[in-house]
Amino acid sequence: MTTGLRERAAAELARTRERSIGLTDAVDDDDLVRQHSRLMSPLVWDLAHVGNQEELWLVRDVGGREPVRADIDQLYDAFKHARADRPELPLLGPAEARAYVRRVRDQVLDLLDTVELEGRPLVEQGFAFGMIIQHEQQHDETMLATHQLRQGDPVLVAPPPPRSRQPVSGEAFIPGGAFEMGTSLEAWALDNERPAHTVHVPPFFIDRAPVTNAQYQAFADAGGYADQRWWSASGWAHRQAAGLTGPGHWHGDGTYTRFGRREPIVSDEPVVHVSWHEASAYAAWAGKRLPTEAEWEKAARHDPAAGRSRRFPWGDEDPAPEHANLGQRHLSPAPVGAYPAGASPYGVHQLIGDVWEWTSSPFGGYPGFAAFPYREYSEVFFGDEYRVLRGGSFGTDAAACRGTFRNWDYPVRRQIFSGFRCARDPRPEELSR
Ligand code: AVJ
Ligand code: FE
Repeated sequence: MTTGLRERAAAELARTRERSIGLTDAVDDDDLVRQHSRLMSPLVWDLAHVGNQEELWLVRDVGGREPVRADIDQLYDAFKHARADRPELPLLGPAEARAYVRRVRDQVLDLLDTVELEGRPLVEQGFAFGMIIQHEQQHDETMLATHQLRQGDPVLVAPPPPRSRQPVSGEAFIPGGAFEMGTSLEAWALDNERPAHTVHVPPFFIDRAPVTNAQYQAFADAGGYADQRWWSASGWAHRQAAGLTGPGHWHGDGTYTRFGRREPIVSDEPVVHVSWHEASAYAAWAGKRLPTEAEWEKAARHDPAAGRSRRFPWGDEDPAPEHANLGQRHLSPAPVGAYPAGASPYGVHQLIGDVWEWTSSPFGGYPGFAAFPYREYSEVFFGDEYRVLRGGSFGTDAAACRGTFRNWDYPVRRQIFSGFRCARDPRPEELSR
């Protein structure tokens, strides 16, 4: 690893820790240890878990050092205890957890300067550091979702998102043909994004923008939640059992609550806090469907003029503020048309940032998949129970967001910042033109 990589890792570790501290210092100790929803851990668990993963991978594995604390690994093993059970564990308290993550970080910064990095796949191009940075950022987004579920006065502040700069509506046509999906080059890409492979995608149409609150409201107003026709059998069963009548945090009177503030629903912002079942029902009502994961990625990355896949819709440069609504810079999705500089070559907008976009695809390994560095990151989740989401949300940091990045969750989940856009097959007359 070159000096540049060491410096980049140190800078990204510091930037990420600032975010974690902001999310945990924003609330008092009672709120830190409380479970705000059975779907979420207490914030103090996320904080110490982030430190524990950093200790396991960087201090012990990469650094070959003695444990900082050998006694707490099993408390912070996500596979040992369900989120709902974590408040009952003898967790580190707020002060202890803060001291623990600081001690781990001191060790990591010390070893980052000197550790031998040649010839080890785990540290090739700084991968282990990138993995741990992304892990912490992912938990920061999870903590942001916990903040959204928290009761009480608002504690988070951020400027409003940019206004729409350009009308964006309708669909883009994506001609059929091969494109390169996934990556073998991106240094910090996780195992499930690898390897790059060619996928033939039949022609399709995809919405140029995510589905907005106004569009989603029209589905609800048209009785979409009461009409079984639009729902799969399991979707309808869930809609009934959970008593769904609208997206999470909507009050049914034209307002929603965001991070403790009740506000009028902004009509041209992407809808957020919808489950895969709701997204699928909306798409059926609209005469469309969700895109497959391959369709989403082709619309986002394929450059037809160059005949190659880009890292991001706008090109190969890392995300800048004009490209996408990422990194908790704002506390909501931005209106459609707010990021013309982030559009893809096919003219599809806001694929990155704003809301995670549900796809129709179950989570699985690409051809040639190899678990790295541990099966528990991705492989144990492969199968039909999960659906893939793409593109990241306003709460996703750029370090954990790429054109190839894959997220996954259960079809009933909507505590994450989840939205969607629709796709459809071309009609015969649209192909013969
Ligand atoms: C990729 C967001 C589904 O939060 O369960 C965090 C990321 N993996 N710690 C999750 C993750 C291990 C993961 N998601
Ligand atoms: Fe984790």
